[in-house]
Amino acid sequence: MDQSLQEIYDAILVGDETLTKEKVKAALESGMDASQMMNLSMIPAMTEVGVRYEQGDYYIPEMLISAIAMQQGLEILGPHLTESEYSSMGTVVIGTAKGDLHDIGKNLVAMMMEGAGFTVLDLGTDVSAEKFIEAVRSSGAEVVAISALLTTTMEYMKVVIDKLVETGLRDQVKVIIGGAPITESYAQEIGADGYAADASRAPKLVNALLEA
Ligand code: B12
Repeated sequence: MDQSLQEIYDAILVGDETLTKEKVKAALESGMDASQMMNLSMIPAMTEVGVRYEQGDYYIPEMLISAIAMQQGLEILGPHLTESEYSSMGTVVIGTAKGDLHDIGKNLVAMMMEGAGFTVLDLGTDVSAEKFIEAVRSSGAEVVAISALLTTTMEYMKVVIDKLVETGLRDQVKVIIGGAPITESYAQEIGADGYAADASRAPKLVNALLEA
């Protein structure tokens, strides 16, 4: 791994937010590509955090400080990540499913959508079906994006979709889902319109769905 990528990776892994910010800034200044930084260093660092947690080497506090370092790094990286290659407009209501507090991936999706020219209404984490419905009604959104990182909360995505059907809003919106445990077949199973494995593919997916 390139040395500056390695330094960012290490800083996130040990959860040093000051160092992470410093290293991200320095890499940007040296001309390093933002999406490379994210894909080759920052996301792999969070994956390693997950592995260490699974093996019992890391506990929740370590996971949390790494997540904070990651968020701080992303804040600096965000404006550089977004591309405006796809210029279709619309409103996206996004949130993490009820019971779930993971928001790094969701925030990345929000950033990419904003960068692609969409208006993004971010409802945060632990979002109930009612809150999604209310936001769709008040914003007239064309897209609902739901994130879930836990196998227990991914099931709630279906609750949101059922609620959209129940309230007569289902035909008005495209529903896309994502998060580590989500698969294409799960998306089909619960009646979502689309799934993307990573945030950078979300704008393209949404544009394709809205054009169809
Ligand atoms: C950081 C972290 C935390 C932090 C979260 C901080 C935060 N602000 O987000 C804290 C410490 C709070 C935490 C808590 C818990 N966590 Co946690 N956490 C993680 C960890 C290490 C990294 C997640 C992450 O940010 N990844 C980086 C981002 C960029 O990836 P991502 O979210 O997958 O997003 C990408 C794609 O999935 C996609 N995407 C994401 N959302 C969406 C949405 C749409 C619409 C689209 C299109 C795409 C998309 O785009 C992103 C990339 O471009 C994972 C391990 C892992 N491998 O995932 C465990 C992990 C998810 N956690 C886990 C667990 C068990 C927990 C706890 C239950 C622990 C506990 N006993 O309390 C709690 C649950 C709290 C809750 N109610 O939510 C388990 C889940 C196991 C399971 N099968 O359900 C994991 C897998 C760890 C493990 N290996 O056991 N966690």
